[in-house]
Amino acid sequence: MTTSNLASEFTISRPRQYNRTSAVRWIWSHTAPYWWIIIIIFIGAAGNAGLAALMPVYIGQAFDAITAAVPQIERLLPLTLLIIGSQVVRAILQLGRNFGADLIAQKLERNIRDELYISLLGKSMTFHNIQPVGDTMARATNDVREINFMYSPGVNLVVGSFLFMVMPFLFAPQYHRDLLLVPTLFAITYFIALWEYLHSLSPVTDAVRNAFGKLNTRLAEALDGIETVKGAAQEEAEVSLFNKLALKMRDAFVKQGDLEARFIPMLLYGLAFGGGLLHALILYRQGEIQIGGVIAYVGLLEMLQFPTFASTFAYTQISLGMSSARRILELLNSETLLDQNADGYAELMRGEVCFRSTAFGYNPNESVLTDISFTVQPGQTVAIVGQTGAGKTSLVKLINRTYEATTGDVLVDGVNVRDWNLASLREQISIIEQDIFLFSSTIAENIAFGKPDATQEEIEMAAKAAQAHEFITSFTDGYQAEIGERGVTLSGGQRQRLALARAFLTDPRILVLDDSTSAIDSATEDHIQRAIAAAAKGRTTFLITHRLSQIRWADLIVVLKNGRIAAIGSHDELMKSSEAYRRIFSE
Ligand code: M5T
Ligand code: MG
Repeated sequence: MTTSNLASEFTISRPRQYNRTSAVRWIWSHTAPYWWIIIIIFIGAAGNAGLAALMPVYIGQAFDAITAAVPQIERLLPLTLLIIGSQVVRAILQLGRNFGADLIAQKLERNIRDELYISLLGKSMTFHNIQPVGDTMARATNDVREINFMYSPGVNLVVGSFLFMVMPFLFAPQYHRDLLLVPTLFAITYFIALWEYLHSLSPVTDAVRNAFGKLNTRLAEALDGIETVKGAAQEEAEVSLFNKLALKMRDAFVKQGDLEARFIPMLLYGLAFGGGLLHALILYRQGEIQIGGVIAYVGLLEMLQFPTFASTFAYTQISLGMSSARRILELLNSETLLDQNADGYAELMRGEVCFRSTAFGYNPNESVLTDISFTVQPGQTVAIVGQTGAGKTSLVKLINRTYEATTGDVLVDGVNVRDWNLASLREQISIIEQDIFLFSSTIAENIAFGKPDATQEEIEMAAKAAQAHEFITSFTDGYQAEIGERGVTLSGGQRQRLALARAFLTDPRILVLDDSTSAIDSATEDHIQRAIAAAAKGRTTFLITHRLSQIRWADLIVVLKNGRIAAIGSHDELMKSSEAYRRIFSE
């Protein structure tokens, strides 16, 4: 089996790899390991169909027994028993078929979820910035589900009903060879109609799945930004936007229903049944077959009803499943630029950081940072200052390869970050983001996020160093207090100190504090100051801040302006040399 060699920031060595070159091959590579279930499904379906066909055959024999010149009543009881016995066995085989289909459907769903989740974790930030969360969620949940449905009931019914269709061909010739005529005509037109149907169906099911993805994207964004929506009193606008997307989805579904309704085999079945009966009666009139043969043949024709009926929704299910498979595959196959570099440099970090003519942009034709060059010695504290949008956040994200420099190099300990083992690089660098994300779990778990095996003692030590212990213990549940998804129950300053506690616990060699929230009261400010001073000790620290006191005691100050270094040096040097810097302090 071939595998895709996409770069990934995170990989797990798995014995099982899937073929991602096309949706059909991908589904097949997921299915093939469960060949034994497929065999169960086929045995179950074949047995079920064969035994279903025995019923009209026995009934036909019963009619012949009764209508014979000398009625053979004694044959009826054995025939009845045969019918009962065969139908009991049939029920068991049917169970096997349904069970097999369900089993493989669930197994596939689980494996695909696994594959997708691992792949998503391995994608770069560039990918995650572009790909809307709601759409990813739709693919990871509902689209995966559709593949489950594709097997059960989809494939289950297709296989089951196909074998029903085969039965008239096997059993009719024993009455008369000519009786193959109607089933043959039926099968030919059926498959032509089906072919047409599947072709017109696939763009429609694609549209259904895409409309769902769009709907979900909007929903996720509205919920995520609910505060903004409410703050701007935009509920109504949101509702109408949502309605528009919901209508699009409805239209796609209606179109699917329209196609299903126009599917022609129901008509074909009617014609086949009527035509078949006529044909059998003509043969009977000519004395070619017995009355029992007519009865049995009509019963066999009735078996065509199952494929006709099942095909409308079973094939839609398969088409939906394939549309979903394509959508999932699209996610799996989307490029991610960074890779884990598992064989890369992975030593203990000293903390020297060097930018060498570095430039960066979020998209190729727009540069956010230009010609950045400076070196930070291990243990130094660097303040990065500049107006909003100057590129401060972007600059520090190059250090741990959240983003990758477009030109020039970023070196840590003299080693290009591209040559570092990505996990080792990121483990030793801690970035406290501007917008601190807390998970919806307890405070203790949030602090221990980067070190899940930390003891309660370690957690408390870290919290104390981060000046967070005091407010944490003021909660009734203390360290076990639950935090809302985004830490909404905490203030900005409290969140920041939790994030600092996280950093204390993981003890990174390089600490980056992106702190543009300056609206904090002075008592809290004092706490945070002390926490940051403690955190900066013994490691290289980047501070993005507007707080003059912090800027002042930094070893190195980088003044950014429009993505370029406007001035660089210590406080005293810059006070003398830089007009831009003096202006910051005179405000
Ligand atoms: C610098 C642009 C942004 C700005 C420039 C995060 C992000 C930023 N930008 C993008 O195009 N895409 C993005 O995903 O880059 O942005 P920054 O580095 O975030 O600026 P800052 O940290 O100095 O600003 P602030 O407001 O945090 O002080 O032009 O449009
Ligand atoms: Mg910023």
